[in-house]
Order: sequence, then C-alpha cells, then structure tokens
Amino acid sequence: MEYRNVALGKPTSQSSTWGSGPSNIAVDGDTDGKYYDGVRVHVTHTAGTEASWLEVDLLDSYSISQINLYGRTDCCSGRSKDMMITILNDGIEVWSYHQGGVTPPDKLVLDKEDFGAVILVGNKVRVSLSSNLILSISELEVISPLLAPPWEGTTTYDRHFKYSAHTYIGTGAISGLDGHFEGFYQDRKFQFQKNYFEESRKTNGGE
Ligand SMILES: [Ca+2]
Repeated sequence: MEYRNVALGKPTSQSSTWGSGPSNIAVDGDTDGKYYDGVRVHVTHTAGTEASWLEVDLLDSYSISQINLYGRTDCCSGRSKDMMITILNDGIEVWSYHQGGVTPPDKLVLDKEDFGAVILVGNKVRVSLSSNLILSISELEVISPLLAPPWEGTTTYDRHFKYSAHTYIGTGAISGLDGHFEGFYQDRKFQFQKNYFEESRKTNGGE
C-alpha cells in the first residue's frame, strides 16, 4: 500500500497571523520546528488574541489513514496542550481529537488506533485552541492511502468500484467492502472514486 500526504501545498487559513508565520508554512513540506533559524521562519504563528485555529482545505474528499502534526520545538510547545484536531467533510465534523491537557510530542501521530479502526473521509482538517493562546505548527501531514488496482492497462472505472474497499462514515451513507454504493451521496462518491482511481493509475504507470 502506498501513501501520500494530501495536505501538501493545499490552501490554508488561520485565525490571525503574527510576524512571519503565515498558515501555508504548515503545508510546505518542511518539518523543522524552530521558529527562526536566522534565515527563515519554520512554524506558523497566530497572534494569540483569539481562540486560534488553522485549517487546510484538501480540495477534495480523501480517505485519511493518518495525521502527523509537527509542532514548534524551540519553545512553547505547552501552548498546544489543549488543542483539538478535527476532520471535516463538507462542513460536517467526522472525527475530532483532543490533546487532553498534555503537552504534545514534537511529532504527534494519529492513526487507526485514534480513528477507531476505520478510514475516515474528509476534505478539511482543522487544528484549534480553545483559549487565547498562540498556535504554531511546523507541518500538518494528512496521509491518504493509494489503492493499487489489482490489474493494469485498463481505464474501466467500474472495475475500480468492484475492488474498492472503503468504509465511509459521517456522510450519512456507508459503502460495503464490495464497493457497492448506496445512499444519497452516491454522486459525490463516484467523483471521489474517479479522482482516486486516476491518481492510483498514474502511480502505477498508467497514462
Ligand atoms: Ca512546514
């Protein structure tokens, strides 16, 4: 199984920006946690005058198998001890995590043990603080599995449906392991699977 970081380079926003810490630093691929190294700033930085948040828009719905959050490492990591991490799909919260009052590690990894053994589907990920503290993030990675099709050299989408094995939650409909779609989100799922297939096919040497 191959994976990719679907947050990389995607549009970001945050509640406010202080100094040279814009939100896009969280998805630039650089996981250095130092605020400033004499050359450049490596972490985002809100003003801390509001309940800070940062959000990445994945631009499409993806199955999400893991989230890696790299924090600021040269100081102040305790500011994030009450942070929330939320996965949203079309504005609906599908999963959230609370740091629980404990200072997070430099690299916080959330995976199937935290997700409840299902693959979540979302198109936005949000990191937020409930109090007026500064939010700093070095990198927010949203990991999505690339399903390799069990065939090569075909462009027939329905074969991908046959072999797809996703569980959808939070959308009001569930597709079983046989890939048959049910429910009123069918059209959206079709588009998702189509995009998914296109990316899988490219990865596997297709056109
Ligand atoms: Ca970064």
